[in-house]
Amino acid sequence: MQNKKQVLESCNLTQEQLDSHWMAYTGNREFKKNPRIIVSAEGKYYTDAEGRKIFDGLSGLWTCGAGHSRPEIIEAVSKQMKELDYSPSFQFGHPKSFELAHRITQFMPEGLNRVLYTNSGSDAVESALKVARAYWRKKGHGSKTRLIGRVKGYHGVNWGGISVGGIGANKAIFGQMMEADHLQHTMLPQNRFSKGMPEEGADLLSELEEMVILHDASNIAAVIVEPMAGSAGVIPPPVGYLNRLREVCTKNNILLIFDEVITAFGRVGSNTGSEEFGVVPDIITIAKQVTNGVVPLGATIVKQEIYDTFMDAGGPEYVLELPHGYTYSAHPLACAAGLATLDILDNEQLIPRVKSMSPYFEDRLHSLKGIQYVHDIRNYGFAGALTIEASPGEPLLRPFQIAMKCWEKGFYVRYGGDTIQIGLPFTVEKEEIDSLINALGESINELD
Ligand code: PXG
Ligand code: PLP
Repeated sequence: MQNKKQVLESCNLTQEQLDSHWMAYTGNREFKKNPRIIVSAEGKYYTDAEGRKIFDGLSGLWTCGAGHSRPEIIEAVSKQMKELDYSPSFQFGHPKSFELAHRITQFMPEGLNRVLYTNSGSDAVESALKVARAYWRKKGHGSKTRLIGRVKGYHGVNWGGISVGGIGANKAIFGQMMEADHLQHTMLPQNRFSKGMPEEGADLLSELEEMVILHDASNIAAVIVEPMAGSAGVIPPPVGYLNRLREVCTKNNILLIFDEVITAFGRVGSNTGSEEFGVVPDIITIAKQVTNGVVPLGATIVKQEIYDTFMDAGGPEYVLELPHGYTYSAHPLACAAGLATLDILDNEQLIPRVKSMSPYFEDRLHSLKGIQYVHDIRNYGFAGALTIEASPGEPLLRPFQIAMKCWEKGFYVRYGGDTIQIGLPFTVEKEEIDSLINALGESINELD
């Protein structure tokens, strides 16, 4: 491995430039001592500043399932840039936003057919929470404001998202949140090393029924969960859990929001987690894979009755029905990237490919059972994670060390909390899965 000076020289960067960037979700002090700089990407591989090829074991940040530098997307975005680089997102439209909205609804469960664009997953969550509250007001139920999330849930980094979110480290230093309750997570000890959906956990939803008794349904706006928790380390839903959740929400007139920022567009082997797990929510949030990561775009997709409620209660037609939106909502470049991405997913049948190859991945990933420090293994579709036993006094150290060893061996995997996470590119070959799992196993074995 090159030293830092060589890395900076090969990228034409100065120390001052390196220091200027306060990097997102990064140990900045460590990084700036050991910069890991990616200079290009093609297909399933990155090239780093040393010219090494590195396998993309997380598809970017769960974003680039179709692989990097796809000519179809590059061409679509370039063409769009020449034709219409920006158009105002309020009060005016451009053709591709409508085309993409319709295309997105073709990937959504039936009935979720109105698309509110955002710039990211975090924005999509904020939009969903705001729509949920405003919806009940429009219907004359203004007291329905309480939001319920789940422990270990990740819903982005904005205020609403961290309030309903359930990863303590993302909340701890920010003080008072919005009011929110949290269901228990489903990572039960008896579910350790489950393949796919674990057996135990649907019963946990009696807790939601108790919350309804405690607060009364007239005070609860929505429940938000990831159908399969991603960031906390790939936690597939227990058998029957989401069905039961849907039942309790329906019975009590509570909106159900699925945050599908990771699970939509193929990651779990279907168009959505909703489709894969057979449960339809009222609102779905998406981002990431919809543009293959090329241009930021998210969306909040609602069932038609929600949209119609706003329209019907909208007053004069020239008055806006929802005072909400972003400068870059429906950005033309993002829409062009989205249309090209969804065409690739369809034309190359990448989503069925995830489904058909996921048993192989499952088998290989679970071959790591029994290696030192591997406390749990979970998987679904092309998502997988290990929980790593904490070293004394340093709960987060081992995952970091494992990920760095993988990087040195030419494999990018994600470390987060006490987990290592894998999100395979949809075009991965069996040999690449083998190499990745071998490198991961070796990296864990090399730990002290
Ligand atoms: N909801 C869910 C379910 C997510 O997974 C967000 C919202 C926020 O999206 P934005 O676009 O604002 O980041 C996410 C994002 C990881 C990882 O390695 C996961 C996310 C982001 C970065 C890393 O697990 N999830
Ligand atoms: N802050 C200021 C001062 C603004 O004018 C705007 C948008 O006009 C925003 C924040 C919000 O930015 P965005 O629409 O990109 O989320």
